[in-house]
Amino acid sequence: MKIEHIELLHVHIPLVTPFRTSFGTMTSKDTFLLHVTTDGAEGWSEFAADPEPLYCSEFVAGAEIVLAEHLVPRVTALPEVSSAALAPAMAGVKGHLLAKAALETALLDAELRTHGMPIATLLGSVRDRVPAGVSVGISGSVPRLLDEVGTYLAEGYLRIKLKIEPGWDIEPVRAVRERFGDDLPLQVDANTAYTLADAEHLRALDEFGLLLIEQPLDEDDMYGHARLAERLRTPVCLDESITSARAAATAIALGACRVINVKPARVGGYLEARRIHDVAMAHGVPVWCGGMLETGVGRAPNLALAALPGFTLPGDTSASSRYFAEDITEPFTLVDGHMRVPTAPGIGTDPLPEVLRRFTASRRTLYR
Ligand code: OSB
Ligand code: MG
Repeated sequence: MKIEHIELLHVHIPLVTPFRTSFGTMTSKDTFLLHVTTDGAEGWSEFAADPEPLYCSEFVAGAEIVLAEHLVPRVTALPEVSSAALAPAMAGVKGHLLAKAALETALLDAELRTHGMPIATLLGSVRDRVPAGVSVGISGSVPRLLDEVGTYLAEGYLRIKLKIEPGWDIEPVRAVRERFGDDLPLQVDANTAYTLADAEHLRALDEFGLLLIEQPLDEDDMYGHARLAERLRTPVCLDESITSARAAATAIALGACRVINVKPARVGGYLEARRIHDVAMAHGVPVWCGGMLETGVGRAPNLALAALPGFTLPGDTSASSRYFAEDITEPFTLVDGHMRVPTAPGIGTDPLPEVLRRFTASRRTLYR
């Protein structure tokens, strides 16, 4: 594969409602897409992080610099470009896994389209649809939360994830359990908002039969999660801490988690995400596919990953309408609580040119 052109497109897409987590509030999706042209086909990807480094250390402006000045030059210098050669070529650049994931995914998309192969086939997907969960932001008002959860359940979502933080944890979980019953698949996500000193407080969640508590402690606190896990009946799930297959192996060996949220962007791309799935499955640790408020460009390949056999819990693989009144691709929709796995070659979708034009704030050529 020969790379002919790489373009970065800044996009700004309004959210249907603000999305609040323990690390901040989002009202629009502001990121960039990568569009690559090769001698075989074109490819697309989406940078998953935000303008501010609040969920992870990477952010839009930083990723643009890393791509333009460090990653694209290394990749375009390769005598022969293939998706498998990209991670080794980029390995000299420390960190920046989300930026690396964006470049790898766009080139993987082009490679797969060249061969007419869907990413679901490459990864080893075994289902043509996946059960959908939904992530519910911090509303600050229990009646509003119950309305919101009720709306999602009426739409058909099969599991609910509540964002929590100190001051918004036990009470909203109790209210949702009381209103919607003990059979509702329910979990919580703290996005690192607690410390080990909160262990006794978090034990109060044990009575609610949650599927899991996601990332209660700091990203780099594997030891703390192992200690916390000993004190909770609720299974600990890691998100931010799992940056590689090696990190997953370490977390499992330490007893720091019993479940893993796999986000391809956070781990450097779909190839590493697949390896995390394999490591977890070998240990009998269930995984599920997380999200980053992706447009259809990021949502499509996530659905393919979520169809692998080890993805035994519903993911944050919600419909386009969860976040966007208008998506940048054909919208992904919920049918009987499930999302269809794309079957077209590559990531399985394309930005709609007219919509893309309206949502694009600026473009920059990174290579020609
Ligand atoms: O921690 O899973 C997270 C969104 C942005 C950044 C981090 C997270 C989230 C979500 C929503 O919980 C996932 C989604 O619906 O795309
Ligand atoms: Mg999370």
